[in-house]
Amino acid sequence: MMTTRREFLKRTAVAAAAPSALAMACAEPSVPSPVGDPIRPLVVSTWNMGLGANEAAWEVLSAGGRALDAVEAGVRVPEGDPNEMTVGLGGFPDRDGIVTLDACIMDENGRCGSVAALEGIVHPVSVARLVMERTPHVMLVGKGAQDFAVANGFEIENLLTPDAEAAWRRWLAEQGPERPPINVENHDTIGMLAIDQAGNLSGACTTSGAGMKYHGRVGDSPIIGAGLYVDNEVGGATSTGWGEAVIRAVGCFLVVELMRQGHSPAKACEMAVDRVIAKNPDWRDIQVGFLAVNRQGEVGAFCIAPGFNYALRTSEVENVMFDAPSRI
Ligand code: SD4
Repeated sequence: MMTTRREFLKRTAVAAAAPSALAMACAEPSVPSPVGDPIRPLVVSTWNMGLGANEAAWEVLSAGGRALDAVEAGVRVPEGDPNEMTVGLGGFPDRDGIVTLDACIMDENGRCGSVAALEGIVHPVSVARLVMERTPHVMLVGKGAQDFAVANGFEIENLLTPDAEAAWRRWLAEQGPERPPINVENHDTIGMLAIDQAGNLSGACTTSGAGMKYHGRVGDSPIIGAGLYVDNEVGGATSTGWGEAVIRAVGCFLVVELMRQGHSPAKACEMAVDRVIAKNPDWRDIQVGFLAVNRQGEVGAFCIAPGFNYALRTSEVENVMFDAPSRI
């Protein structure tokens, strides 16, 4: 059945809410019933940094490219931006002053690759992709991941920028909190989900992790099923926030399984947040947000505390920010 433009706009509920406002925060899109033509291509990603990342992904998608290539190209943008202090180059270091990066990627065939606690490489998502494509493994960590990257042509660089180092020194001097706040205050992890013109889904997630973490700490972001999960028959999900809480709930796998049971992406994200809340007595002190898309191109998100937002780009929606609804 063909979808009329009117139906399309009703289903996305986006263009009407924000006609031309790039980076304008809107209410959550209403959750339409999955009828009509699927929305494709589409890319959605976490936080304000998702705007620039979506543009890079959109170049791939609008040219008929593969969702896998789109998500890699997209998240490489914040990875390479020294001003994004929670992803890639310029990311906050751990408490020993060392920048360690986590990333993963997953394609429409359920193939996936991941790196964790990787030092000195600006684009961990691309290393994760090579783990997927050139090894029999899913995950490489630490020195092994770095050796693999170098063997595949990546250069080791200093990722600690003066600004990030200064933040770390301030934290040391002030004996900062064991768990610094993770929310809009420090614009976190980028998780991206894309559907290409062929209707295939892929996702990527990349981060410098929780700032001032213990050296060697790995969060949810590079863990398939926690920080990212994609099932081409159902949809995909990605997460941001306090990774330990997401890992305990295997959050993104849970979101995808809830969509498989028939829940909309928005409802699935809400139910997964409630699971996290139920399992973490300290939930009022943490942030966790989920972002999901189903095969139909419906997008939804939910988080514990206000502040989590995401950027959506489709052929009808010009890269607009949405605030995720929250439990608090
Ligand atoms: C982590 N989930 O390392 C990441 C950090 C993050 O929003 O996403 N914060 O726990």
